[in-house]
Amino acid sequence: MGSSFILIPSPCKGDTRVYSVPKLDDYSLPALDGLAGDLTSALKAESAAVRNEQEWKAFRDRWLSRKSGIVTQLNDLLKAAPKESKREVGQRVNQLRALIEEQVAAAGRQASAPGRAGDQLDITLPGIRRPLGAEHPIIRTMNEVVAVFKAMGYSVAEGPEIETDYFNFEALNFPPNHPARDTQDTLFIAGQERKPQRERLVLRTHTSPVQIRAMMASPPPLRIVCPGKVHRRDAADATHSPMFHQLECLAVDSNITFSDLKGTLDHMCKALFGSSVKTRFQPSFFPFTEPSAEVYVSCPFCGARGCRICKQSGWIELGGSGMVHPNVFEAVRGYGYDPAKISGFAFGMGIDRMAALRWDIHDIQLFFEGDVRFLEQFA
Ligand code: FA5
Repeated sequence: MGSSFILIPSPCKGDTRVYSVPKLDDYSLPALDGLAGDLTSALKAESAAVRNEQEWKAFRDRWLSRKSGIVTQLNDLLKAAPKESKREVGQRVNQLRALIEEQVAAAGRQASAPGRAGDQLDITLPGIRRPLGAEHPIIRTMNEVVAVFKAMGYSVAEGPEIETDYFNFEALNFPPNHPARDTQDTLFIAGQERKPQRERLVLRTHTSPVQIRAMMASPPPLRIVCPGKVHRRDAADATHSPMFHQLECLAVDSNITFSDLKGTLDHMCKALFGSSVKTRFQPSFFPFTEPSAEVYVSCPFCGARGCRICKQSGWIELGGSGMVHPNVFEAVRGYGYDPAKISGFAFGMGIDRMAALRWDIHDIQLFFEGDVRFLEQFA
């Protein structure tokens, strides 16, 4: 194959070696490869040299024009190819045409990018305005709660949102078929009937499985908080969402008592809602804590006198709590958690409802609709 460069005069740059598709006598694979290689280097070099719209148009026409563009020359090459080589040549021509179109489009985007005027950056053009973002109110609330716990020496732990039945339920003392499972309407991942139940995957219904994972990762003493997304098959309304957020807290040591739990939650409520709020504990049931209690904070809006937000009760529910059940420690005994030697408290609260309270938002759905007009108010 001869050289694929021929000398032709160029109107603006004087004599330049400009690429054109050579006529071939030899249609062997090495000859076709050579042609493709030469064409590609010429294409890239010319594309890189394009600096503005005008040059790009000339570049585009040289390669794509129907009349005598390089693509037309490639088509002529295909027409001239002997029958037995048509397939090979056709394939190359298609590939090269796609490459040419891609390079021409890329050079076009480059040439029309703002600020490209000739070789220079035009600093008189207006800049690109990037709207300021803001933390989502849910994340902001989570960070505020986490900061309160960090100041008390807690670390942050995280776990997966797709969890096994074992971590979400069994290790937390919900035996298979236990009715307490029904209180957390579960979304199951489909098609796992053949797996043993404890290995089946669910969308975690609470952040409590992170308790187990954290205990498996570090021996006692342990003080962690775990913020995260959870999912339940709950219909959406002003206070429920099928995806919501919880923050879990777990403290384990050799002598943790219910007073530690009360003191910690009281401190958290005062740090978040102001020093005048009170906390209240009402007996409850969770399989993984014993005793268990619902935690309430006195309504920070009406000073517990009764208002629309606390539904005239004076109290607002924050979440569930209790002393870690010995069966939970039993599940992680092999990791240094002997229920005879240690004790702990845990609680978990809904962040979405807390964020709604904090900003007097009447419907938690607003958090998830992505309406910029709503979100901008938190910037
Ligand atoms: C639990 O999920 C327990 N894991 C909490 C816990 C942790 C108890 C550690 C003891 C020890 P419960 O199902 O009550 O508990 O949910 C806790 C909070 O999540 C509720 O108080 C509520 O604020 C919030 N919540 C529950 N369902 C929804 C929902 N569909 N939408 C928004 N928030 C919800």
